[in-house]
Amino acid sequence: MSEKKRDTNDPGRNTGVATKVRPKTKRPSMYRVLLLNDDYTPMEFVVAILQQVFNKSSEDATRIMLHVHQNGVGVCGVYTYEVAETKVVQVVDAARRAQHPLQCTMEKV
Ligand code: TYC
Repeated sequence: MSEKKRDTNDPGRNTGVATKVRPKTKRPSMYRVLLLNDDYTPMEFVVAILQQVFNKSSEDATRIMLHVHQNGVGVCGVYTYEVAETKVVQVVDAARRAQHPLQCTMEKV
């Protein structure tokens, strides 16, 4: 066992240069989707949105809606950019179609 250990990416030369391949993966940035309070959108509409767009249970949806109602803003979920963007559009579209002023935005975590 006198043979030097070989660098798997430098077969047989052992130049001492670090050549190990490390696939350069980056974790995606995450974005909070925020729901904003207003005085006009019905509570039931907000709860339905939270269930349909954000896959919340009835209990979680109600809790988030009440949090937004009492605090002015609340987090619906944290997603990658494209998913967050899609959910914001779904909320704003549904609100506009129902003629409610409900607003939804996203921010980088
Ligand atoms: N404040 C609204 C009401 O009293 C309810 C509401 C909750 C509206 C959350 C928007 O994001 C919202 N009818």
